[in-house]
Amino acid sequence: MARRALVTGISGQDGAYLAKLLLDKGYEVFGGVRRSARSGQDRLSVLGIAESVRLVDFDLAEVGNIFRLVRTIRPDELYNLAAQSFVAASWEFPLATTDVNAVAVTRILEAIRLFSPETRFYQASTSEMFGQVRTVPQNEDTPFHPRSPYGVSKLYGHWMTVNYRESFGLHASSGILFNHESPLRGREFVTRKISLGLARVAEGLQDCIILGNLDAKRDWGFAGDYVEGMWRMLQREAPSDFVLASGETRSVRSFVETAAETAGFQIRWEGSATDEVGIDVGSGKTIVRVSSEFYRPAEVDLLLGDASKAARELDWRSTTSVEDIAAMMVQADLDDVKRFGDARV
Ligand code: NAP
Ligand code: G4F
Repeated sequence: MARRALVTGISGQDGAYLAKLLLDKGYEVFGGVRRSARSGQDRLSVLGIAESVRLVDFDLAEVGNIFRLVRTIRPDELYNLAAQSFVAASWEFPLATTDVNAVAVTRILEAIRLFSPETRFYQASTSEMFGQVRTVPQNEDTPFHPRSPYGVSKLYGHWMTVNYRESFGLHASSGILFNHESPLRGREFVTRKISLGLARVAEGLQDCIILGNLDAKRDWGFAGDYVEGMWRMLQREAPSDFVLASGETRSVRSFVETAAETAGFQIRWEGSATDEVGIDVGSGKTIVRVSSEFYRPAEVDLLLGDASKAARELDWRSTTSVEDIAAMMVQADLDDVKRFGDARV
């Protein structure tokens, strides 16, 4: 009989890539989707798997719904990817973020404990928990100091996952994932904002992109690589926590420069802080501007992950360079913009 996996957040970037990976491995995949006015299956369609996943109504806020799903499906593996995942929005919605990112993890863990204790559980934890980093690079032993309601909420989910493993012997693992991107990345995140923005500038649909803190540094990998690491965590006999990261860090400014090359631009920077601009050397036009609107109340300045435990125990490595990720994203957006113009934006 095919193994059964329940993936929450299947309409998101990671949910789509993970569902594809699980289907390719022969799993029966149940995908949790919440009630919405618009269809959330665009990413599944892009990967050609919209018809292969069994969508089930799912909402992190609804304990009865979670209990019924886990009791009925009794999945072999449950991947909790659903979340309010946009850090910047977490200051505007700290309580809602706490409910879905923190408290809801306990709802799921309780459901597993009560109705399906053999289910293996994956929690989508994050490098945002390191926040104001104590050491460089960060690994599983680095102390946490989250800098946003998002980071705080995820830290609760992380520790509850650890606690249910230690208290009840659940096969519960927490993946502490550093930023991972793809052409399926949400448009509010900086890499996709840059790739789509540059594609639109190249096609004459907008004059420039307006960004926030260009100095922030992130450890960026490819989402397709990272879902493989999630799956490997649940194949281990003993559950544990793992950092997944590329081991390289780049500033937002550097990502702009790299992405710009695929869009046919070469950037020269002038000015500083909110007066800084990125000028295309070829045309002399300003195509990047900075606005304090996109600054955060508290910033995570530097993330750099050490994934050596994952390399050792999962034989997992990040294999896609940031240059390749940027090129892949810009090319996908150029293709899309050329084909659909403003229709898809
Ligand atoms: P994403 O694209 O923003 O997807 C988030 C998913 O959560 C969407 O499917 C969304 O559904 C769903 N969701 C939100 N609120 C929900 C609710 N109340 N009930 C049910 N579903 C809900 O995020 P992602 O980039 O794929 O990330 C996946 C997970 O990994 C998240 O937990 C994120 O915090 C974590 N993470 C991501 C990264 C990264 O770099 N991508 C790094 C570390 C950790 P709708 O489509 O209905 O909005
Ligand atoms: O792309 P971002 O919004 O991602 P952030 O905040 O690092 O969070 C992502 O990665 C986390 C893992 O570390 C996940 F847990 C989380 O769910 C999410 O996937 O911002 C990256 C950096 C920040 O320092 C931000 O201040 O880019 C900076 N930035 C500069 N200008 C901007 C912008 N970010 C956004 N979204 N938009 C801007 O205009």
